[in-house]
Amino acid sequence: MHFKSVKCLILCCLLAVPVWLQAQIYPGDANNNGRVNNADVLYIGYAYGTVGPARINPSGEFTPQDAAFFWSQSFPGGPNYAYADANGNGLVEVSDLFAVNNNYGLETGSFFPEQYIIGLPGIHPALSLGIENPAGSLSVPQGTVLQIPVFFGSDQLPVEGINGLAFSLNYDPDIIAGAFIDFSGGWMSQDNQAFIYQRLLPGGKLEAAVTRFGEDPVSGDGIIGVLSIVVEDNLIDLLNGPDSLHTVIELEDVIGRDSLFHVMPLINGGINISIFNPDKFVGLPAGPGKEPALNVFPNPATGRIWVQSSALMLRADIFHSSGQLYAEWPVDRTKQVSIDVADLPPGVWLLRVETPLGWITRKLMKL
Ligand SMILES: [Ca+2]
Ligand SMILES: [Ca+2]
Repeated sequence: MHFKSVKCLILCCLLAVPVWLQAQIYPGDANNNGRVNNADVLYIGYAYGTVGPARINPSGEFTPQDAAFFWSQSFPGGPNYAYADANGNGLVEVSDLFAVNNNYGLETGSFFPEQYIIGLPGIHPALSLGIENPAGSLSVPQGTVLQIPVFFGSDQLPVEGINGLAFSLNYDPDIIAGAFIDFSGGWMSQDNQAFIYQRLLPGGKLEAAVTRFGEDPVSGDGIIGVLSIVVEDNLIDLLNGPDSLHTVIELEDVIGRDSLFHVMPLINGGINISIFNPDKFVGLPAGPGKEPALNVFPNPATGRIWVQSSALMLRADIFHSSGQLYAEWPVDRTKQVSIDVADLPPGVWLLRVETPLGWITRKLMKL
């Protein structure tokens, strides 16, 4: 027999006969690092659709379960695909993603944090909150709910070929009562070929993951979601003076996995938020009748803002938070206008728009 044929025969035998796997699997801990969290979603997402030997008497319970055999694939530098089959039925599918939710936060006793690579500014793309990028359409912040775009990549530094993204948001739970990210319409998931997961944890933490189904990387830049945060009501009551209260939302543990499931170098940044007393802004002229809808985005803003109204706009003015006029723009009877506020000093401003139905005022935060 030719040498190559012998080699082929051995290889075929190796592929055909499953290799004994001396390991125990905890359902949901797909990366086998000792804790079930959002990082595991990326593993199950990447292995989505693959098949392998099923476990004997499988269960989704978070108990150590003997895995009889290796699957034919392993994650780069990581465990065998058998760990991604949370429910042990021999197929990586949606049920395995749900197992992460069922067992979220559970630990096996020894936890090794997932590795990530901090990129270089100006070279690697960034995951950031509230930085302007003229893409997509956002809702207006109203009352005590603030909506902040989540940007991933920019025109200059787009994201090339990402298969999954996991990250954490940290915030002060005494100031911010809740947080939620709407990923619909974001460039990683707008084709509905992605699985989205987020989990609110006690102590001011939101852990999120977006993964493609299988090896299906996407490239893009701009908004991947819109973060809604709820500012505590009783906090507003406490803000009686002219000073604003400042708080920070931080991005942490940002892990991007590329088309080969390698970790991507990424930049991450948080956002500073000023919370102020809305009663301070009374006294501006208000119009009669029912107030038209008015959207301002992005808000907070850095450069150009877009203003949309349900009524025709006649003019738009920017006031200091004290109520003093700072700048005015004539608007040509349109329902949408873009205004360059790059030269506006950082701080909290008031944008007042005149319509035939009256004046509408919105708070505008300039970063
Ligand atoms: Ca894990
Ligand atoms: Ca499964």
